[in-house]
Amino acid sequence: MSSQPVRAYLGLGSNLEQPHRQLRQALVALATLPESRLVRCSAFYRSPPMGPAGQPDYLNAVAALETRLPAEELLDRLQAIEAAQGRVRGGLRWGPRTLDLDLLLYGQERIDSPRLQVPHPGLAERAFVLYPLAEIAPDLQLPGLGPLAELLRACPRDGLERLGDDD
Ligand code: ROI
Repeated sequence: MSSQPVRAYLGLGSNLEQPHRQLRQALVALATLPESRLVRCSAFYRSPPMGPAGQPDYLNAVAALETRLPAEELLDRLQAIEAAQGRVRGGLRWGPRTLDLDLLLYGQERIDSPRLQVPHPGLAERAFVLYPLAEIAPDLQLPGLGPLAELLRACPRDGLERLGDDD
């Protein structure tokens, strides 16, 4: 267990089995992780699927977690939450899913292990990650990628829609 807490950012996504419910349930699970504190979460965003067509739109959000869990242990915990919410692995690549929890950033660390790459690959091109992230951490510097504000400038919204409390 590391002594100093680390600020991690997590991407949440769902396009099956009542995505609103999936994200809310995931946030409850994240709030009860050991050695961790759920600091805040963005609004929910609706986004067209990246990947095979013919699947429903996604619901996405980004959450900030302060944690003392090592990155790979946090990954284990995220995968356990996905599994508990019915995520089936090994389906169609980039196919629909009940719940995706991505470890986007882990402090200023860059991790490249067989199981885990941080910053999350693809983060810089994904509107459904960058815009919610900017909502909760506009001044972020991403290790190896530079200021979030610059990534945002280069990333079209791609149909991303921020939802209000009533949607
Ligand atoms: N597309 C969108 N819009 N949102 C996601 O969270 C998402 N997650 C994925 C893939 C299948 C790449 N596409 C996505 O894992």
